[in-house]
Amino acid sequence: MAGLKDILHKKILEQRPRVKRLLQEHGDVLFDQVTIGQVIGGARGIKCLVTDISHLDPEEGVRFRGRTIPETFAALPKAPGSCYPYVEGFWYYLLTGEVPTERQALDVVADFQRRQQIPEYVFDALRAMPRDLHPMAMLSAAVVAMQGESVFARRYNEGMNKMDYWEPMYEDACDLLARLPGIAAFIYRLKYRDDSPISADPDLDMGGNFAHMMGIEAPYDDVARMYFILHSDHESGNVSAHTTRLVASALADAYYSFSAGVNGLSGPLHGLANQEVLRWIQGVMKKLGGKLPSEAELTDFLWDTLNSGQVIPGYGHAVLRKTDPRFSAQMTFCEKHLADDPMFQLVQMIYRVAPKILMEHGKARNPWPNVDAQSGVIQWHFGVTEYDFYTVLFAVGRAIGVLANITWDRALGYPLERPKSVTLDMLEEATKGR
Ligand code: NMX
Ligand code: MLT
Repeated sequence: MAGLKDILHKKILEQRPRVKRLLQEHGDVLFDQVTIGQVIGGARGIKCLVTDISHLDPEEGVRFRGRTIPETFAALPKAPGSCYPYVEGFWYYLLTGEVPTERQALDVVADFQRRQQIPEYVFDALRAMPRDLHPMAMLSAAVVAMQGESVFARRYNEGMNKMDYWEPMYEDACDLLARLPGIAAFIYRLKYRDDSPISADPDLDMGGNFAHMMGIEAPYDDVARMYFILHSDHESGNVSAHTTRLVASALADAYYSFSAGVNGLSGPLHGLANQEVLRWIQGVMKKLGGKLPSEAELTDFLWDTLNSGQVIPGYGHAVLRKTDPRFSAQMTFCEKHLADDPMFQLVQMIYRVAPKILMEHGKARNPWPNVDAQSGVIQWHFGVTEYDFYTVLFAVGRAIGVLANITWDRALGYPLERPKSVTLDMLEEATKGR
């Protein structure tokens, strides 16, 4: 039976003529127009990136390879006794667009088990860092520290053919992805559990192994599977995905590229929002002496936040205009496992109250919750109370999407990214007579 790499190769050969035809026969077809508002406004809505891994509809949310989140969860093979798919099967799916059989998913599980050994120098480097360094900085440094392992960089230096770029990129992507959960768990136990790492269990899948290495019982293995899949990809314009692809477009390898993406994810308007949500929620509870607020008290707290010029973390989105289905998927999990948790009850109350207030406030184009609005509460419930760590979990998930993307970018020969910049004078010149 053909393995993941063979199937990926077949898919690549099928897709290459599409790109070639579009470029050669239709390269000058006008596809979008750009306003001055978009040029100054962070390129919102400009359609100038291409990816088949996922697509984001503002009303519906993300589709992974054409499937919504519930459809993706339903379609993929599940770990035994779990309601959530193997992360490895999801990787297969994102790379090929085909739903793997259980056997095919398990082959990837076995492949990742073979690749998951983390070089000892990574642990030494992490131990040498200040213990109070943010875990995202540790993760980024750990990833780039492994750059010397890159098969892509080595083969490039040996003079590999352009048509082969995808193959060592795939190897690097698999190696990196297989090691990330172990690196993340090591950082966690180094920083917050008195440097007491737990070795990987060679028989477990990625989600199960992550829970094991964190030292947390079931259903945290399902939390990990759900969390990594939900955070994997959100089309290509978000900061972490775009950064990773941009850096890789210069033919930097997966280690350099993903480390750069991690740095982008660490911003409070992007991935760091999940730790900010927890900080903010705890601020509400602290102010009220540890008890749940009434809706009136919460309303005041929300207005205080807005009036002091801060954002409500976990709410709003650059593209989405409805409740993020990744929020809804986590809500489903919480209703089953966290129904009595006061922090989850507060998350539900915020969901009832905040959108109305944001609408009245009148600034945010999207008053609805995004993926970060309750992800931290789930972690807190399972004992991961060190909220600095939450974005690291986002990053492990994000790796799945961005590494699939950069493998395909090299397969389809996408070029160096280099948009054109203009000056303010030029923009003003364009407005003359308007
Ligand atoms: N609370 C208060 N104000 C907001 C919020 C919010 N949650 N969301 C947007 N606004 C403001 C925004 O700051 C901007 O104000 P100004 O004109 O003074 O600069 C105005 O509304 C218009 O912003 P939008 O066009 O709606 O949003 P934009 O595309 O610029 O930014 C976010 C999107 C996600 C950065 C923004 O909604 C935000 O800061 N949300 C809170 C942080 C957050 O949850 N980030 C996580 C995003 C998801 N992720 O995981 O990466
Ligand atoms: C993401 O998952 O990257 C965030 O929702 C941000 C985005 O899509 O812009």
